[in-house]
Amino acid sequence: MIIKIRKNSDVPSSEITPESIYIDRRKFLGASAGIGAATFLGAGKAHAAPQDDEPNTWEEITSYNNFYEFGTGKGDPAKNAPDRLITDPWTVKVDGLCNNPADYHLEDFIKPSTIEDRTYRLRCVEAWSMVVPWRGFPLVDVIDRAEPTAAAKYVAFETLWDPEQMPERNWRPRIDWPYREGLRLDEAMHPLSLLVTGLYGKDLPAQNGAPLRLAVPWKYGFKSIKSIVRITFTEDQPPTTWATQTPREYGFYSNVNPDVDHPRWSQKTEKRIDSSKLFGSRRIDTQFLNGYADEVAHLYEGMDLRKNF
Ligand SMILES: Nc1nc2c(c(=O)[nH]1)N[C@H]1C(S)=C(S)[C@@H](COP(=O)(O)O)O[C@H]1N2
Ligand SMILES: [Mo]
Repeated sequence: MIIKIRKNSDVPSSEITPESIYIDRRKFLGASAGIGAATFLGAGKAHAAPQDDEPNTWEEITSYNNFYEFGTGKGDPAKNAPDRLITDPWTVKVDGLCNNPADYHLEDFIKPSTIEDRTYRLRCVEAWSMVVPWRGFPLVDVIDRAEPTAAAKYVAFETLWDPEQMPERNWRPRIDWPYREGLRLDEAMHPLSLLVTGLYGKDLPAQNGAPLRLAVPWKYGFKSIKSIVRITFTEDQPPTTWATQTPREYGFYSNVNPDVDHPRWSQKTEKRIDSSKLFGSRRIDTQFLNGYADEVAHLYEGMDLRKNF
């Protein structure tokens, strides 16, 4: 079955519940006043946006993490990564099907780009979410500089793997490290795809993937690979960590989609982390493509999103 790519504004009014994330434009424009960098939450668009997309606090964003190289508990990365992960010096290798392969010192890799602050929703495949004020620059900058050849169809990413720094504790079955991710070239070149260097205007903390990570806000969080050391242009779809580990449960595309459940849980709603609430979160509806459908749905036109999950 082809899932129709729908705009938020197409949602029939019968689906609009008090809890709903869909609100009308007038209401949203009123509600959005004062939220910085709101463009990338979808403001200014003639469609709806979720209620209450207040950025999460520094404390929430830096203490509740997934970074399995430093342990599988949500608190493990904050406990283990800052003292262990060495981020200076840092080298990023750009290679594969491109005219300008190179090994960059991080400073030289970042220097040509204009750094901006962008607030994005982050939706984990485990059905929790946050709103994060990232700092970074468009991935397309790096792709343009590398000049991929006509044969390049995908971009593969690798995280640092150093067992000395990364205890990988208590983790069975073992992952085939390094952590790997990938995007189709057109997804990677989309202006929303961000290479992240900071958070709340500060340097990126180790637990959030210092010194360089990806933020692809319309996809499940595991696509947003941390602590990147290698970017490779490929002709074939590159193997990615979770799709390799458990192909039945995690796909290459991993687009946020409330209509395609995980085999073991529903993806219709999510737990928005909110430490002001009694249980540390509140339940909200999940939006198709995490609310970025107007920007990116065209990338998937004609694709069966149940098959390409
Ligand atoms: N190298 C690496 N990158 C990773 C992960 C990981 O375990 N290792 N976890 C992913 C998952 S599942 C999520 S939800 C996000 C979490 O990012 P955050 O901790 O900054 O919120 O990082 C992603 N990037
Ligand atoms: Mo995740």
